[in-house]
Amino acid sequence: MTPASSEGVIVKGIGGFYYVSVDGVIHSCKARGLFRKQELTPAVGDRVRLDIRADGESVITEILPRKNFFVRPPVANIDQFILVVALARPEPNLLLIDRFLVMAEYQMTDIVICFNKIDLAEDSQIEELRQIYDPLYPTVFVNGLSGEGFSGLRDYLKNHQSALAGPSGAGKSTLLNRLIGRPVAEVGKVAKRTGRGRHTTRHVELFPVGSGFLYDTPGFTSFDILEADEAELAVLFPEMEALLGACQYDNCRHLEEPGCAVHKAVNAGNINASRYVSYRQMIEEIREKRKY
Ligand SMILES: Nc1nc2c(ncn2[C@@H]2O[C@H](COP(=O)(O)OP(=O)(O)O)[C@@H](O)[C@H]2O)c(=O)[nH]1
Ligand SMILES: [Mg+2]
Ligand SMILES: [Zn+2]
Repeated sequence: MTPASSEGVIVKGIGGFYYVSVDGVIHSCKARGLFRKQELTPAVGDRVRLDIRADGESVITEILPRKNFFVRPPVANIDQFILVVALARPEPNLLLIDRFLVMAEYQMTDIVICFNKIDLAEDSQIEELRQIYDPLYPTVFVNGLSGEGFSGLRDYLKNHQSALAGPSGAGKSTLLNRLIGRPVAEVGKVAKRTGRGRHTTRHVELFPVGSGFLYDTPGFTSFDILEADEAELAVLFPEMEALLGACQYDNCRHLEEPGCAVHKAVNAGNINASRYVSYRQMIEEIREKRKY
């Protein structure tokens, strides 16, 4: 009997074995030697072709082209980031939020902003954040402890391979556990967690959530370097991208140049001032980095 060739997604990899989900059924597979020669290691999130064998020794025969790949943790094909931001403890930092958004834009993923800890927020604070981010990205407001707002969040997970990102203490592990339905991630204490994250070598897994998948990554708490260059940065701000080509100078960086459409939009209140402050800060960082 010839093995049936199917397509699936790698949800877990342990000790040379890969677990591939084909329409919800998990097949344990080996990878063909071929990949090693190509220096291509199958990763969680990879869409693959496999020969399903009745004896349980199914074989991955091909890794389909990746949309993206992340080194730490090593996962492929994140097509949506859920940026988790606490409304308090820790206080939201707009520059940090914008930095995450720019990084996700750079990876060309879909983006949802999930504001967590609504139990700790004032209405006025929620209103302020809505004014900045509602016109730009889908936003949801949730309580990770009670589950309030989760049906909206689950809607966004449909048909996506999503990963949670956001600062330490924002509630990523809490959300992950609630979405997956059991404690897969350790919930930490806000105060104790400093930047020096523990590098436990826990494996990464992709869990089915509704009709989508969720990576149980310990969370992208930061993206190490912004690789975008100065000219690219405005494209990663959707409200600025919309104005591309409208400035007097083709190479306008939207700083002090005359005839700048972005400047005009900021002054007219059509681009939020805080977003523009973040943009300028990031331009400075990119210029600073280039010096070395
Ligand atoms: N008050 C409140 N606390 C929350 C909420 N969600 C998470 N927490 C707490 O925030 C702290 C950090 O949560 P954790 O999930 O470890 O955040 P992570 O670092 O992003 O993974 C924990 O003490 C959680 O119990 C929430 O909606 N409201
Ligand atoms: Mg965590
Ligand atoms: Zn300009």
